[in-house]
Amino acid sequence: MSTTVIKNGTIVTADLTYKADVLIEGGVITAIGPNLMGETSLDATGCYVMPGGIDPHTHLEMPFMGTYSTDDFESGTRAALAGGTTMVIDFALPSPGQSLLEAITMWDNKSTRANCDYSFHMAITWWGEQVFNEMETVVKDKGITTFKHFMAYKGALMVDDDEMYASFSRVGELGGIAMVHAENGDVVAQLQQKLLAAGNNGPEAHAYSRPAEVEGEATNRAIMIADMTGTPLYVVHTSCEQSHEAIRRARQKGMRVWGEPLIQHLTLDESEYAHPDWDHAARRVMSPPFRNKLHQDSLWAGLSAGSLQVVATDHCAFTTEQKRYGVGDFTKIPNGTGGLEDRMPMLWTYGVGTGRLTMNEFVAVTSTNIAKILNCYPKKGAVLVGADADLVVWDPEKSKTISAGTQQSAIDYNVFEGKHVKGLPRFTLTRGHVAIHDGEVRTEEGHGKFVARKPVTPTNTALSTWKELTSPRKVERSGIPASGV
Ligand code: DUC
Ligand code: ZN
Ligand code: ZN
Repeated sequence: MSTTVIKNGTIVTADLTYKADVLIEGGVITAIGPNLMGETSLDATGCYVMPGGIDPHTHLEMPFMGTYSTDDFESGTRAALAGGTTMVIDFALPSPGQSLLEAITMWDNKSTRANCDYSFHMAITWWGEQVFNEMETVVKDKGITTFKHFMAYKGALMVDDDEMYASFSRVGELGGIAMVHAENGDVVAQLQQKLLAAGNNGPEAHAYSRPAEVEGEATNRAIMIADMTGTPLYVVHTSCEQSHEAIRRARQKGMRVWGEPLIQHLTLDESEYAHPDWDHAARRVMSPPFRNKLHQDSLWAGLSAGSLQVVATDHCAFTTEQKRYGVGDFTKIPNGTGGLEDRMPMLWTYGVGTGRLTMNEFVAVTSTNIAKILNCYPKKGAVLVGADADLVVWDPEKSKTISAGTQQSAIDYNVFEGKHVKGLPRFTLTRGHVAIHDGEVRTEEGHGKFVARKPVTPTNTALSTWKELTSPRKVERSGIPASGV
């Protein structure tokens, strides 16, 4: 078996920074220490050797709003590697009424072209006995332990509270984690109709229809339901203080609740929707929408304080042509933005580069924390002997200006266009294969493998008084009044 050594770098993990070489054999790390030798040598002088990024929130080739997101598992994972991300977790999405297992087969087929490792979350888009039964197979046989619920997209993907309560209960029983897209879909639908009726049909109305309050309300509701069912909860794309505050409070009381800001929400704000060019604004339509600076400050503070744990992208990329489905009606603009290639350089530049995050915090929120939450650590998210050699050799001096003209994503624009980033991969390795070599893309289509995960079992037992009522005692009474008046 051939060996590769990464020489002269400084290893940065979620808790340590130290100088050492890294030896790789058969796709895994086999030694870490001084003066290691291998058949191939990668020079990391002046660089940081970190666990490759893990993006736990992507939608590659996703059927959505009458079309499919344009980046598929090939272009999406190529973009990921170019930016230092070595694993993505996508959502297997059954259409309402469809078998969960059938949806997984569809996602298995799409993902055969992946350039890096990947895993799946399962979306619960409808409820019934079949879903209840299949969930066990999904966890035990398919290695998928995380179940996403859309509290928005009324009439399409949204689940109601009764469905959410039933599903969260089942997830808890199976030792899994419930996930939520937290926006009150009923209120959003009302606001959309109001805005359209008043003649507000441009992309700016998208943001008005999804204020922070609808996200805060849904986050609080999901937390309470998760608490009643004893189910750990992961809140995707936490974008505002209201949602962050609910997560913070629940965690402080001892609940297992995690929050995931996106790099887009951290670095782009609501003024993007006021841009005079319709295309510019529509290209940035995503849900939840971009927020103001106060919300952004709250998210940054949460990352350094630990009340928010993961930075993701919700990568769901549509072309300008696809965005134009919504000309004259903002509710028809496909929701989604890209970010896979830019997450790590943007977070490094605006986080580490500004002093908001330490390098170790950067590793924690881009890789290690989510590997632990999803129970694939230390295979992923670690620089340790025995871990997969999913690594990024990070050059803090390398810089570029982000441009659609040079990106790997298959769409025709980039929401970060013109942003100058300092800190980029010199090499990105996926299980030892050097996929990015000093700016040159050497990805191997189909190299990526599915990562099965096991359930973690512990449930939330911290907060709820409801547990006392789950085995209700019937009160025996001697005097029962006659019914009726
Ligand atoms: N939000 C988006 O903007 N796109 C995909 C799905 C989602 O929740
Ligand atoms: Zn979502
Ligand atoms: Zn999403």
